[in-house]
Amino acid sequence: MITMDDIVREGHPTLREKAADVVLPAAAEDKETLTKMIEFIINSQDPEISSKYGLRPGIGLAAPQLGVSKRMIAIHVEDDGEVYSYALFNPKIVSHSTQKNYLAGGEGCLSVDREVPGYVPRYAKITVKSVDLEGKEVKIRLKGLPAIVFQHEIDHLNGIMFYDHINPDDPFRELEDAIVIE
Ligand code: UDB
Ligand code: ZN
Repeated sequence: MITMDDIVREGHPTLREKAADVVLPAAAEDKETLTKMIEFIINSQDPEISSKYGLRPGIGLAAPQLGVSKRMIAIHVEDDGEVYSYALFNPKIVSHSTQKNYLAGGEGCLSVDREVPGYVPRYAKITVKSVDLEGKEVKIRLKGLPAIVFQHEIDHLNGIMFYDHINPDDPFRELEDAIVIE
């Protein structure tokens, strides 16, 4: 199983690379990595497993965080009583709102062992096209926290860290017409 020791941290070059498309249909090795990624996220949210193995409770993970420069993401997050659980190859944002949103508490990252204060503006609504573990094409419409997690993970595939989006002059500058997520 994946543990925190497998997660590369800030400074690792893979986190700043543009990850390669996964060749589809996916090879067994890529399916295995992606399966382990979603298992890690679900495990990390289990209080017993997370305390036993010292996992940070995660809601998303991208393959570059394992030092694997391929376009794969795993997300498991609850919002409004709904569970958004996805293990995806080659995710792509095909449309988005002009309106933005952001987490009132800012963002963190499993690959960042420090607090970086500030608002991280994201698109409030996105539509993502991708391929799931079964090889099926999926089209997913998202808003709120799930939309933020998808954008954070897809950023990792492009070598972008959450703090790249923080206004360096005024990290907590109010964004016009943005939805604040508490
Ligand atoms: C996380 N979790 O998993 F708004 F119920 C973070 C960590 C780094 C703090 C573990 C998180 O933000 N949980 C959370 C947020 C809420 C409400 C709630 C739980 N990640 C995943 C990551 O680093 N992926 O690369 C960071 C998140 C910041 C915004 C989206 C992903
Ligand atoms: Zn991250």
